[in-house]
Amino acid sequence: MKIHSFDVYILDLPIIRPHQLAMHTITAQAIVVGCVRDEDGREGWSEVATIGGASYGESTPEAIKANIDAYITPLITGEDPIHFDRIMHKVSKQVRGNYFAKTVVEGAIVDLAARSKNVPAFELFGGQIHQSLPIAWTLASGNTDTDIEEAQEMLRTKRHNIFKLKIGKGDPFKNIEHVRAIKQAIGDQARITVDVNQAWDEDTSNYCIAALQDAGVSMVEQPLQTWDFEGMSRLVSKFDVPIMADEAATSIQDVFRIAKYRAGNSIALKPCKHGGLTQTKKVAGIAEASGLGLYGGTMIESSLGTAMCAQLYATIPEMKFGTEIFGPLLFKDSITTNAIEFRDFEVVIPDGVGFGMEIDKEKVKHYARPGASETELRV
Ligand code: MUC
Ligand code: MG
Repeated sequence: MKIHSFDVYILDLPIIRPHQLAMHTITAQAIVVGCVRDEDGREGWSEVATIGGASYGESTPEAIKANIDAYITPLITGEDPIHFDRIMHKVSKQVRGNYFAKTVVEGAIVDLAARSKNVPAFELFGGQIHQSLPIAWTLASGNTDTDIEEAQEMLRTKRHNIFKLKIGKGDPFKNIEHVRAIKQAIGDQARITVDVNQAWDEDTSNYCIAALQDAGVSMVEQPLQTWDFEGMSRLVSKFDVPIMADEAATSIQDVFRIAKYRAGNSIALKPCKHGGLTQTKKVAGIAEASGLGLYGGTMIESSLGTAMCAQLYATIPEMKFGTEIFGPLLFKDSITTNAIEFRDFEVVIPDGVGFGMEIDKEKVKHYARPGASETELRV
């Protein structure tokens, strides 16, 4: 079995309501979908999501596609998908960084490799430990009352009892009032965490984290900018509330430094940040060895990308903070014909062959950005 082609599509998928982060408000989510084909026409599919063009991180959808097409596809053509670690090692020698692009490529190859063996992808990563995992929802409508209504509905329907509040946009004092109001409204029925997405400096963080801790927040994610390892380290020593590194926790080397300098006492896993599924397992190993708490993060992938994360997270022994792979619930439509199940405050790990999802090619065609010709769109 040899890789014959790799096609990359950029899709803009509609979401059910605007999703407000410190640096960007998502109104349609840009995902990048990869399709690998072998010489017999068998396919593997993968997805990564991006947030806010270049405002969240360096990997824009356009750069992911351009760099795969120009630099990665020529390196993987003719290789046997089952040796996906060997393929990605070869890629990493020629292509620096580009973690999101590497994740799309590795993901599709893994899906194809697992399908060729007729097993779920998690069997290629040590097998399934968890059948389901706790699932947080992000309250990010931009309006306190709407967020409270949303939280109450999620509790009533037993969908989520962990809520992550997106703060960091606008006045930090107003951010605190927003968190207090939500915490007061839902009391002890749910765990509340916040994600600042790098919006504060250290002085602001000192003041605000004290107030958040006082308000009963159970975790504070990435208050400082990615480069500020020393500042994060000081926050960790100052506060009892766990401080999570997200945007800063990318390569295995960065995560090692976070562990060494305690620039966060927990980290958010996201295969796209680490450069793929194998790299994510390595990150999880560093965390396990150094006592960093783990969280199954998301970049708000749709069902396919969420299944990739879910299957990998299911192989990791301890997810101290649960997961937030709620992406499919925020989308108005899906690019797979089957759906991921969410019930009793948990996400059920898909266990079909490959990542367990069946691609809906008409939907891929429908949402692909204009510019992809019919011949390019071999879907
Ligand atoms: C992030 O920074 O964690 C995850 C959930 C959400 O609402 O935004 C993402 C990105
Ligand atoms: Mg985050």
